[in-house]
This record gives sequence, C-alpha cells and structure tokens, in this order.
Amino acid sequence: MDREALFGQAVEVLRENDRGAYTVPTKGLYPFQWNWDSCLTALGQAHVGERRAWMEIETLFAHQWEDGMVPHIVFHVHDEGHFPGADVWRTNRGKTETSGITQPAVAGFAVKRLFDRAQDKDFARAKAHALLGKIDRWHAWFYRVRDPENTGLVAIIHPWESGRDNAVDWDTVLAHVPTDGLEPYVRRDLQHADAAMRPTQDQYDRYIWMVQHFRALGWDNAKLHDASPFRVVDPGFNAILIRSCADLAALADALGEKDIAAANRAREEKGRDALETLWSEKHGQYVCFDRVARALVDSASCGGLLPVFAGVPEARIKALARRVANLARRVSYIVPSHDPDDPRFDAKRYWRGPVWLIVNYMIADGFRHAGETEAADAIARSGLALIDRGGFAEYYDPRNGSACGGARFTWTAAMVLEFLQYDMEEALC
Ligand code: 9WN
Repeated sequence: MDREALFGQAVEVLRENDRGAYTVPTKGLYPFQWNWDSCLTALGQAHVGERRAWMEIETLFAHQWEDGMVPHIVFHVHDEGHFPGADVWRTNRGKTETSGITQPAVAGFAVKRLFDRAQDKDFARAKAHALLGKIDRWHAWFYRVRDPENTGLVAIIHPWESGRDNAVDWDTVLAHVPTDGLEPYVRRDLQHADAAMRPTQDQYDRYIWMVQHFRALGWDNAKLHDASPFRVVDPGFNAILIRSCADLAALADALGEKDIAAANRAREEKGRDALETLWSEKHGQYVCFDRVARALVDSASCGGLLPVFAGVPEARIKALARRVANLARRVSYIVPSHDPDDPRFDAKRYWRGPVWLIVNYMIADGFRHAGETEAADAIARSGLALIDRGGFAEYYDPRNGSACGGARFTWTAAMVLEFLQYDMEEALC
C-alpha cells in the first residue's frame, strides 16, 4: 500500500473511534478510555490535530485519583458490552467511575514527544505545564506505594496493570492467586473476539478474584501492595516508567520546574541502575522478578526487551539487538511477545506470542536513540508489513502475520502514523 493511502486509512480508524474528548481502543470489545492506549493514541492524533492530541491526555488526567494514581480505565459511558464494568470495580472515587488499578506510565514520554514536535509552541507549553505536576504526582505515587522497600523498581499487583494481560511471565505467580469465594460472572470479551485469541477462563477467574480482593480493601493503595498475592517487578513496565521519568525531567527543565526535574532525574537514575538486577544471562535479556517468591521468573517475553526504551548501558543494548535478530530468524514478523521456542508460546493467544505494534514502536524508539538503526528499521518495517498483511488489528500472529483480536484498532493506527513519520522513510519504502 502506498504511504498516502496508508496514512489516510490510519486517520480513518482514529476518527471512527474518537468519542469527542477521548478515544476508545476499538468499538465493542473496549468501549471506554484506557490509560496507555490514550497516551500512545495522542501521538498519532498529533499528526492530524495537535489540540485534539493534548485533549486526549488531559481527559485521562482529569480522572487522576487524589492519591496520585491514574486509573487504567475511565468509564465515561455505561456499556454492558464489557466485563468487568464500573459496577464490579466500585471504586467510587469521582463522578465518573474508574477502575482501581493502573497501567504502564507512558504519559511522561508521550507529553514530551508532543511538546518537542509541536507547531503551536505557546499552546503546547501551556498544556505541558498543566500536565507536568499531574504526571509527577503519578510517578511519585508509583515509587511510594509500589516500591515500599525503596529498591528503585515498582511492582504491578495485577496482570492487567502490565498491559500484557496473559503473558507467560505471570503463569507461575498467578498459580498462587486463589479463586475461592469468586462471585459468578459472565465474560463479555468472548462475544467480540475469538476465545483462542484471549486469556483462558482460569486466568480470568484469577483476574476477577483479585478485583474482588482489592475492592474488599476499599481500593486503599496503602494496603494493596502488601495484600496482593500477585506482586511482580516487570522490566517492561519499569522501563516505560523510567523513560517517562527521564522525559518528564527534561520537560521540567525546559519549563523551568527545577524540583520536578530533580525528583524525576533521581527516580530515573536509581531505576536504571536497579534494572540490572533483572538481567538474565540465560536468556540474553531482562526477565521479571516475583516479589512474593523473591525469585526471577524464567520467561523470555517482550517485556524483557523493553528496557532498551529506558536507555540501558551499551552492552545491554547490543545484547538486546542480538536477541531481536535471533527472534527474527525464527518468526516471519517481529517482535513476538514471547520466545517462539518456549513450549508456552502461543502464536495467536494475546500476549503469549503475537506481535503488538505499540511494543514494536517503543523497542524501535529505544534502538534508534542508541544508534542501533538496523534493529530499529527492521522492527518498524515488520510493523508496516503487518498492516499490509492483516489490516489495523489489535495484534498479529508472528508466523504468518494474520490479524488477531479486535479490528480497526486505535493504537495500531496511531503507531502506523508514527512509523510513517520516522526519519528512516527511505529504509521503509
Ligand atoms: C484489560 C485496551 C487494553 C490494553 C491492554 C490489553 C487489553 C484489557 C482486556 O486491552 O487489556 O485492560 O480486557 O483484555 O491487554 O494492554 O490497554 O486496548
């Protein structure tokens, strides 16, 4: 497909899913506003309207909790088509209901990128300034409530927080999450997507049990970390947060906010050093740490490649580039969300094998920053080839590029606009 046609089609997907002040990830399956979807979507929206892009992130932060958390879902409307809805979460934090957990903190990164690229500099300066303190409060929240031992790395307390819901990374940890006392429920996702491409019933039971458990604790973040049977330090989640701290610090410098700059630089530096504790020689990449079992998790997923986005030491970047090249020899499209030689790999099941364009984007961005342009170009090229093969899908089978999950997907379209604009235009055509 030629570049202009591709651009036009991506913009069309963004428009279809635009609900005025926020964008739904896709019709049917996800009828509300999701946290990291919106921040990454804003990057795509900026190609056609900067003001709309800023609004996307502003709407999300208008629902920030008093303690600083930014929830993973904002339930702007009532819609029975999604489970669990607001009536299950029952967080009661504001006029508009939200979920009670969070998602990867891409906001600091996204806002800096919007600011750097802005045509309307005065407008962008005002918008960035208004968001700066809110994002800083979110970052502070993370290190306060999710790093009680002051390690420099934060834990997620629910697989949904990672954004990589059913990754192999969580299998051994989820096995310790009970299901007794689970209230009966009906999944809605299977009405919109193929069951073979979604989490299993057993995984869902444990996801919902945790929602019930946290709800019983009043969604009090002072209690949830220690009370959760699921506490995992995910290198991908932390890498995104570290990059956001670094970008927020740079933005704060540009806006003359010295205290915010210093606080985020300290978080960034400590976090980057601490990432080293997650390096696995066996896999040649980073892996998760199970904070309950106090052990590294034996699972080579795309979460362990994402530290490239945080700007890790050169030797690690080179090793990660080798790892991606090695993956590319074993699948037709990169970056698979899990190692294809692992028996737990599943080419179509969500985060257990398929390629996701947002992950490609962040990994490619990290390689590009580090001067590993060959790896960055290969990943971006694969992303665009997948659109040709499978349209604007939620995710793709890395063996044959077929479309999986929901269709007409917002952040996939946004990432296409980003890939199209990369300076490596020549390499892509
Ligand atoms: C639960 C919206 C979200 C993404 C996540 C993705 C998926 C939800 C679900 O969809 O999660 O939050 O019901 O499966 O895993 O990354 O933000 O696109």
